[in-house]
Amino acid sequence: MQRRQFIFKSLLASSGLMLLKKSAVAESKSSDQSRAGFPLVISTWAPNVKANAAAWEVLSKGGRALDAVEAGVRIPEADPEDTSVGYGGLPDRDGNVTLDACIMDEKGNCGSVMFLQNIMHPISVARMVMEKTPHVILVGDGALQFALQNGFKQENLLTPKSEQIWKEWLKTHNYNPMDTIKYMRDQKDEKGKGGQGNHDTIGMIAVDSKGDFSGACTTSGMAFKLHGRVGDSPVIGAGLYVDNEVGAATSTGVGEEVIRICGSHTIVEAMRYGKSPLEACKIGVERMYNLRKDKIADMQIGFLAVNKKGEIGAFALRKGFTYTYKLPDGVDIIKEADCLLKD
Ligand code: SD4
Repeated sequence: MQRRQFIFKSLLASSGLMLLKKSAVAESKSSDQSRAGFPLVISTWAPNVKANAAAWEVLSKGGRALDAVEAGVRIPEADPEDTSVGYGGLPDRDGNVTLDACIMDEKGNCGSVMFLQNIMHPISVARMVMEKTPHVILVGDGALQFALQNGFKQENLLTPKSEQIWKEWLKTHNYNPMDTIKYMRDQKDEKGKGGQGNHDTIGMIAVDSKGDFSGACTTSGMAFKLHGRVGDSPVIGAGLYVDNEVGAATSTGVGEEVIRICGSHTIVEAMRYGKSPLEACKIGVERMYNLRKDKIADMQIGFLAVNKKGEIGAFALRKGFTYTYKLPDGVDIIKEADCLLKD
């Protein structure tokens, strides 16, 4: 079996995606300029084929891209097996699950919550910030109070599985968040340094049948981080950016690096000035690498982008970044992005 095929077979098996064999097609081509036509939904990481299905429910009935991305990312938010998003997310070093999310529509409306605790669907709170307040961002206790006042339920999001992983980490990593990158690197034998086992954050872009774009990004962030740490995912322009005239981009991976280069905005701007989605994602990764070189050699960072023609592109720092989208007939495609560091 060729190595690339093997990666996909193992990836499908480990994601439980073998069940989707009839409708899901795993391909090894690393870029796809050809997928054009709307509606469209695309997400970071292979397991998010399930999130795309929920978004597709909305899109295939002529619904709005904004409703599609919210419905889509709520799937991993409620999934206790996804240890990078919402319920079941790995906690910070003190054992608190703290969530970050943002959403953006075709008119430049956007909403974000950062460092939110005990609310299962931060994306829906972010949408409410966008639609019911004059603000863009609410953080921490303020975001929690706002959520509770608007009917969200307070609940414990730390599952026994995630608590167990955190307790193991405490035993071996000296309560040191600097070890998080090392912790991710240590997972390499099982899933590959840049594979979904260490990540899973969902960034989703949808385009509805009118050709309008929206995006959503939601995460529990970097595992075992310092209490209060916020990554790129809820930062408009870093973890997500939508410009209805140009396209949209989203990111996954070590957020500090994405924030440094305003990642998603950088990619949308590259598309504005004529680059394809793939070229634009590559520009983002190269800029990050040129800035930081060896400091980020062990990290994973991946970008996804869609342009106004419906062309898509993805590029990552290292191997293992998968993404998934639907063909116009609803068939799921899963691919691994091309990357800068091939080793
Ligand atoms: C963060 N970007 O908080 C997120 C984490 C992530 O795949 O995407 N992991 O930095």
